[in-house]
Amino acid sequence: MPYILAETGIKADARWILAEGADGAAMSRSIPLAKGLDDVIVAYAQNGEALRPEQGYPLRLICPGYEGNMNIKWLRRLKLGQYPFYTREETSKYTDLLPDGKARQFSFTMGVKSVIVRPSGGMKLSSPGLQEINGLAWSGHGKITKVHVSIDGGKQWTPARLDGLVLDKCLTRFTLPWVWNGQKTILQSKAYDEAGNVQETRQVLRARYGDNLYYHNNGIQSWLVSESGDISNVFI
Ligand SMILES: Nc1nc2c(c(=O)[nH]1)N[C@H]1C(S)=C(S)[C@@H](COP(=O)(O)O)O[C@H]1N2
Ligand SMILES: [Mo]
Repeated sequence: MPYILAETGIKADARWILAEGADGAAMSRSIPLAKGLDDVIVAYAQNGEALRPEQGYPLRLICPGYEGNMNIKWLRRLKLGQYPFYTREETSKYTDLLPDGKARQFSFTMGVKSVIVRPSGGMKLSSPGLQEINGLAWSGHGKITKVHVSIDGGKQWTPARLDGLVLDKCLTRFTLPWVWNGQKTILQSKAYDEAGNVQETRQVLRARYGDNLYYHNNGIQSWLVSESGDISNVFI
C-alpha cells in the first residue's frame, strides 16, 4: 500500500484511509494512514496463485496484526480523509463495551495470544504416556519471544520450544513434550511478545474489561483432560 499511496499522492491533512469492499454489504473500514504507510498489503495472490473468490479475488487488504475484519476483501475503493469514516463495522460492531458503559472504538491491534491446538477440545488421548503438545502463538504488537506451557492448570510453567520461523505479527508454532500420567488435569499456554506484553488469564481480563470482552479476548485458553483422555474446553 505505501507504493499505491505514493503513486496517488497524499494531501497534507489526510490521516485515515477508507477501504471498501465490492460485496453486497460494501463492507468498509477506516484504517489509520500511518498503518497504510507502514505494512498494509494490497494482495492479489496467495501461495503462488490468484486469490480465490472466497478470499477476496481480485484484490484484498491484509492489515498485519489487526482485527480480521480489517482485511477488506473484493476491494473496490480506497479513499483518504482527515477523520475516520465511522462505518457500520466500527460503530455498531467492533467496539468493546467496558464495565463503566463507555466503549473502546478503533481497537484494531490484536493482543498477544496463544492456544494449544494438540491436544485440544474434541480430541481424545488414547493412553497415558508421552504426548507432544503443539500450539500456535501470535501478537499484533510484533514477534513472539516465548511461550510457556502449564500441565497443571497454571501452577507451574515450562518454556516451550518455538518452531520454524518467528516473524513479526505472524503465527508462531510451539512444542513441548509431556508425559500424561492418566490423571485429570488442565493444559494451558501463555505467550510473550517483543513489546513486553504477556497473555493474561481470563479472570484478569474480565476484571479489567468486563463481561463484554469478545473481539479482543486474548485470555489464556484452558483444556480439561479427563481420566478417560477426553479433552474439552473449560472456563477458569
Ligand atoms: N468485503 C468484505 N471483506 C471482509 C469481510 C466481508 O464480509 N466483506 N469479512 C471480514 C471478516 S469479519 C474477516 S474475519 C475476514 C476473513 O477473511 P478470510 O475469509 O480470508 O479468513 O475478512 C474480512 N473481510
Ligand atoms: Mo471476522
